[in-house]
Amino acid sequence: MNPLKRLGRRRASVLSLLAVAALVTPGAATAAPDAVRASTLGAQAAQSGRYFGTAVAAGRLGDGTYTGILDREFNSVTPENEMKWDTIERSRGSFNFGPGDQIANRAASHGQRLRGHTLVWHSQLPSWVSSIRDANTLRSVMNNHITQVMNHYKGKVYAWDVVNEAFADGGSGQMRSSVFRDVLGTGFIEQAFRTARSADPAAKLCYNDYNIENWSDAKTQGVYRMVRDFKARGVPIDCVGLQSHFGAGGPPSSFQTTLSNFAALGVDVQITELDIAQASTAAYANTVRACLNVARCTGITVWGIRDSDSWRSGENPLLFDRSGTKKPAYQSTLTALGGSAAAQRTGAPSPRSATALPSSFRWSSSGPLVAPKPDATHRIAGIKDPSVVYYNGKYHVFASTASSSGYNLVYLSFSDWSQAGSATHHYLDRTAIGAGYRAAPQVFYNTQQRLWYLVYQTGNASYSTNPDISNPNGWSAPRNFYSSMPDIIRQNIGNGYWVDMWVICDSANCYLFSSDDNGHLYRSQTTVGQFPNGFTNTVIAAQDSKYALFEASNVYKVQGSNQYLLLVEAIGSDGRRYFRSWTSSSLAGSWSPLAASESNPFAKSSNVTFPAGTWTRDISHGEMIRAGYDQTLTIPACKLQYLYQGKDPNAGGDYDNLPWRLGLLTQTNSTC
Ligand code: G2I
Repeated sequence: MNPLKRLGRRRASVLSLLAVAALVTPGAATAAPDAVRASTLGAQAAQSGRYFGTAVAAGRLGDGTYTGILDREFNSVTPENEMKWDTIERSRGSFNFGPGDQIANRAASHGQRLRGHTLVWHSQLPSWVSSIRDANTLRSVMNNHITQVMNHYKGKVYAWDVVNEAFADGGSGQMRSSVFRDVLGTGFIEQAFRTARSADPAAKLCYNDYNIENWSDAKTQGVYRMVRDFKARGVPIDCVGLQSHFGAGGPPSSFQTTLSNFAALGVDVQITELDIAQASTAAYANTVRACLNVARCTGITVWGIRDSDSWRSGENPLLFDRSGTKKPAYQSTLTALGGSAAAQRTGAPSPRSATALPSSFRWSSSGPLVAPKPDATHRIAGIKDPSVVYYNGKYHVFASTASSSGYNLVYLSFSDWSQAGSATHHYLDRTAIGAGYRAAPQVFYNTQQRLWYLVYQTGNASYSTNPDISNPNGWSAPRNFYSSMPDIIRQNIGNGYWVDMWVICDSANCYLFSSDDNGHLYRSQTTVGQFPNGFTNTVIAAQDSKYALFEASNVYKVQGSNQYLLLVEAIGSDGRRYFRSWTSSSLAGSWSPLAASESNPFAKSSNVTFPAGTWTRDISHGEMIRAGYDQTLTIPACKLQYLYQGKDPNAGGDYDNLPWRLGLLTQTNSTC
């Protein structure tokens, strides 16, 4: 983003001389490998937009072999027992979130998704619940449990098993007897889902069961009828979990049919508790293939890591043996996911042995999707510097508004890109954020504090918070991250401007990046616990010549890998904006070139096609569409999308008055 009064930007061909110097950060290794086949389960599943998860037991998190495999291989976790009723609400109204939090916080800090398991289940249910005989009492106990637990984990749990195992085994196709069915009637499931939706509208709500994998089984049919009925009547349900505890033969031959029949009702399907007696390679591969063949099969979870961790350990049903070594079924699973067994055999068990990102990129651009909507008091020339999250069924976009009289911020939301142009623009200068110089927003949800943060520049690095992203009036007044410009920036900024503040956190620390329009990328840090206070240790994270490392840096975690991606906007030899990219295994660097040159850019007019017509030569300040919305800024590893600012190539004059519009890039060379 550009601050006020940057008139007369130099666009001379001298830029060509400046854009080629290498990043001076020492210790840069080679670029990421060309191969797009990953060598871990999570990274490979991510290439098709899926996750590969495991059940996790809090009691094993002190075991280094266990956590080593967990963090290397899996990008989703399900607490095996820690979120069940008998752990969380052992006595009425007294909630124990300790063990569940241990798993949830660890998952968040490792960029792993979290499945919540489970809210309403007849088993592992304390006797104070199962002995209730009064319907009103039980209804309020059930609703309260759902509400309290979902509130507590709001923003952390991607999908909840709202109701677990409510159907009977055998030929009846009916619900099993349980305190819930017997006291509340079969409507308890609908009640539970409705309560769950209002408790956390952003979480996916699943029905989860076992022995529903064979299409012709009466139990499968019973669950299918219920889901069909829910969809027909608008009862909120988003997904069906097929536990998939298989015998030695693996999945039934109709498994894929079952997955696609459920999916055709308009729900996602997930394999939620996979384990297979004796773990034959073919049985695992068949299970994985069935999921990959169904577009709405969004992920697979195995029910434990090593055989010794399994609830059926006598049957050796998992992918790792007791010592943590990969079993043959691991290889067949990875291969079925599309991964490279060869890479696996030669590769050391390094957490960074794979990146799913290619080392060159190609994109297709939309036309201009968002243009300024001036009103009587906002005479806006350009809409710029977008930040975007997808949350609760909507894209939420924050952007700078630019005109010769200055910069401020705007918010809009919409459910689909086709509606971006017609969304209402909420000008944030009318809120507590206030009038005056505010620009280059960045939005994310802080899961620890359960608050949305909007980071932006005001001359200092500033932020506002809001409990509800969809309420433009909910933002707090600006506060500064620093008491004043850190010395190292003051010493290096020259004639530049201090711009484009960016926050990203890992499990321990939060980092604040910023640029100086003078060839330096700065980084400060604080602890996750102290954030937003305590940003110190400001250092130069990267440097190059002025126009080669100009501004608008983005830093992301790549889902399913231990890699971070750095993008910085440069000005090319043609005077046009483009992005360079680097990767690192740590937010503290060092950064290795990925697609970092003008001839192999991350995104530049030269690697972007414009099927709807070339409306811009600049690919400028923007943001990736993230996989989540929290402080880890996790992005998918494939089919990247980037929301950017572009403008009419013939427009000129005052920089602050240029006609910037927002467009969306979609990666076209993803192999996913
Ligand atoms: O039974 C297999 C799974 C079927 N679907 C629902 C899942 O939630 C269920 O998981 C298992 C856990 O893997 C076991 O670990 O659920 C069992 C309980 O139904 C869990 O077993 C319990 C033992 O019954 C307890 O005695 C023990 O204290 O594990 C607890 C913690 O180790």
